[in-house]
Amino acid sequence: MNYFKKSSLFPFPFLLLCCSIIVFFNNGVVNASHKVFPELQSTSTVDVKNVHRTGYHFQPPKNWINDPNGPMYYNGVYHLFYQYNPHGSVWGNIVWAHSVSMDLINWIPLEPAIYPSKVFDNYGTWSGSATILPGNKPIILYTGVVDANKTQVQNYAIPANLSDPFLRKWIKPDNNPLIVADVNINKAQFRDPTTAWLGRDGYWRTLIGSVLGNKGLTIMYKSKSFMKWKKVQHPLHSVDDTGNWECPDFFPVLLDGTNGLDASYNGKNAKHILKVSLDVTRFEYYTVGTYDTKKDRYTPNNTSIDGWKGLRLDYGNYYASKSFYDPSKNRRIMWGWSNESDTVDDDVKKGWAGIQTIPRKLWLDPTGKQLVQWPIQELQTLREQKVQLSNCKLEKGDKIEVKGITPAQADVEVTFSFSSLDKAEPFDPSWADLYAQDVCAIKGSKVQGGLGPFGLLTLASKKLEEYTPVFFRVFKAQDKYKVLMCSDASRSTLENGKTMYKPSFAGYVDVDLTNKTLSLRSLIDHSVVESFGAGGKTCITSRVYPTLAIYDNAHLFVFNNGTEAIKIETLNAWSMGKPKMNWSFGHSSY
Ligand code: DQQ
Repeated sequence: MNYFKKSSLFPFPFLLLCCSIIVFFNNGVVNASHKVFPELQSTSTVDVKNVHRTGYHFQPPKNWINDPNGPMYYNGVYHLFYQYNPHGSVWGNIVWAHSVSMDLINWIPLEPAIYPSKVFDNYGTWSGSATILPGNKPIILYTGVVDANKTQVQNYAIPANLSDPFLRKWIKPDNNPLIVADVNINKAQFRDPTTAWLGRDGYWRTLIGSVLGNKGLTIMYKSKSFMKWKKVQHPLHSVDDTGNWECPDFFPVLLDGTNGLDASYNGKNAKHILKVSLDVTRFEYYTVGTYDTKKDRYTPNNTSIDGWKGLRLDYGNYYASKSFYDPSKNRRIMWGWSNESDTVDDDVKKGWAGIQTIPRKLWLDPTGKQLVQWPIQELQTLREQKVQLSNCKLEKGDKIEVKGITPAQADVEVTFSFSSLDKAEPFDPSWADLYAQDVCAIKGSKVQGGLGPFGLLTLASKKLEEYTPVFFRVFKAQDKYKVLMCSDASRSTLENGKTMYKPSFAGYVDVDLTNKTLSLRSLIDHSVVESFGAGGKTCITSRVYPTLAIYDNAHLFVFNNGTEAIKIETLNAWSMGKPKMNWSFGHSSY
């Protein structure tokens, strides 16, 4: 088959605010993503409820979405495919919906690219990745489900017409499936092929997520032709007692600098990242490590914990992420799915569920110990009205309202400083075994601290009946300071649906406090607060459903609830505009 043969950032004047000081009052079942509700899978959406829909995050006009699939840049166009239910707002009937963009901000919806129609995918067209083959030819690897027992195989699809700039139509050739599980593989947990990479030996490789017993693993396959694949005897990597691994992502990162690398890069000066989505915890874990190309083995650095206590791409509601290399800007970009935290009944009533987070550029931190993630620069084109605060002191219990922007749809960047670390609270040694999220649930934003809690009160109602605080608390542990970053949904809504999920998401921030500053950026968008601590070292996404703090009734405050005074060095906040987000475009099936 010859397909495989080689061949203006600130448009509005900003407003300088004086600091007004108001006293801060001291008031005081994860829905597993693919829980199946057969009776609701095809209840077509009659009415879409807008109140919590996002203004600038990726969403289709209605219905359920989950994992981003096969993101790629091809001939000047960005493509995003994603798992989509065309018939309802709970998981089911999954197809690969398809949208294209010139800037990763404005999106044009197209017809679904891949949907069940053949013996090798009749029961499901699940997640996968795109690879650009030599000769500039894109190919998709995806998981097909072939029977009611959920037997999974790996298939490929190619564009019907390479000269169509949007690659609207995709073909699934009859020599599918390309990869079938052998007897040693759990064939009902065998999915989500990665972008393939080419080794020096001329063989392509791809990874498939799986589980054996309770050991999570990435099974590796090799191929010279891309058509005939052979299993490598050992997995690229596996970890005992981690359960099923979904959506693996494996890519090189430069040791110095923020540029991205193509998956097939095999020069010096790079490390590798292995990211997996752990089905049991529904979080995304990664390690920084070394890929031995001769032995085809990956070994995490000894600074990277390999398992549930390891680094997470995001400590909040973020799953099934997938990255791609963007050659036009020489960067690696990560997409992730943020599921709803409300109930299934709510989703049916809303007529929609799931968003994609803002694409993030990612690179290796200069310490070499972790990734750094930052919203893509194109997001700044949506910034409108700007407000700036600087040099504002917040004593214990103070809070300042940030006025003059639309707090329900905003981008906020703030740098805090403090003059001493002396008042940092002691870190209780019994917390050492807890997750950061548990410590945040104990301490939160309302328990007065020493150095912190300080940060933002996002999506807040005027009298603070509802708010989602995003904040830092600094602790003094035996040998070092520990910076806790929280995004706490526990008071985000007066709606008290029993099964509504309102977690106190949190992560630690490995940051040097010598300069006595900490920075925070939050992207606030009606039902999502996506936050980046210390320039993107720790990221947390929360989904929240305020009842009072909606539209023009949402407020934004900066607060300090610690005994050490805090200074806002600078705070820049912008109202965010609304991009063209999958508005109809000669298209019938949505
Ligand atoms: N979602 C897909 C699977 C993947 C899971 C099915 C992760 O391929 O493992 O919709 O959210």
